[in-house]
Amino acid sequence: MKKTDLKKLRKEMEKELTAKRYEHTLCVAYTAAALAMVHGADTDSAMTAGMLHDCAKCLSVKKLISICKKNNLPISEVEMQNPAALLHAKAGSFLAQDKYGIEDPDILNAIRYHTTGRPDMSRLEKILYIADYIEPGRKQAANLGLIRRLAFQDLDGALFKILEDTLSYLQSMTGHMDAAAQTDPLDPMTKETYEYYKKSRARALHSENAAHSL
Ligand code: DGI
Ligand code: FE
Ligand code: FE
Repeated sequence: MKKTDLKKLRKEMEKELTAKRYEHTLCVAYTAAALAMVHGADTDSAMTAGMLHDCAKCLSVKKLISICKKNNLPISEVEMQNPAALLHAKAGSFLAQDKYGIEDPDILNAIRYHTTGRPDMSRLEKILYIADYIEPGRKQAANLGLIRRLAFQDLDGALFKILEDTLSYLQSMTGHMDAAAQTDPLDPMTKETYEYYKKSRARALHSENAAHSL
């Protein structure tokens, strides 16, 4: 596997992003590396994924759409309704490969799915998804203290709590939208990911209970 030049990537991100987004990026990269240490994943991959995950976040909506269209990346209806939130991950994954030379499909998928998650995520995908949510600069989310502790003890537990909280946050947003804005901000992938992990947690609990009663 080709080794990434992290120093070079950092300089490129400093140029590409706003100061605030760059700060967030560094925080995600180091948080992802710390999670990789605890959970036995590759720290360089975690740093690379963290460094590049929002590489398309500061592009205009017009540019995001044109990157997707030019490169045959399909844009769903929901993505078209929320391009800034949903397309930066898809376009970012493309740029990570095309512009920044990343070849590792696990890193590219981690970037691709860092906003919505997806069913059956790899360890690196979970690490990036969680690091993006818990990095030290985040302040707002509910249960942040609990999720931060959990992330270093139980990766799947933290993942599920984030999925649950994100879904209820997004659903509460829909509730506040006025009737004129008849858009559903929820990407089906966000819901699918939540449902998948809800089932897999229920299965895990069931087999744990069965083992205890033996
Ligand atoms: O790019 P960041 O702000 O660092 O983080 P992100 O890529 O996870 O995007 C953040 C927002 O995306 C967060 O407020 C939750 C939101 N999000 C997750 N799933 C969906 C979503 N937003 C919409 N509109 N629809 C979704 O399904
Ligand atoms: Fe993002
Ligand atoms: Fe981010």
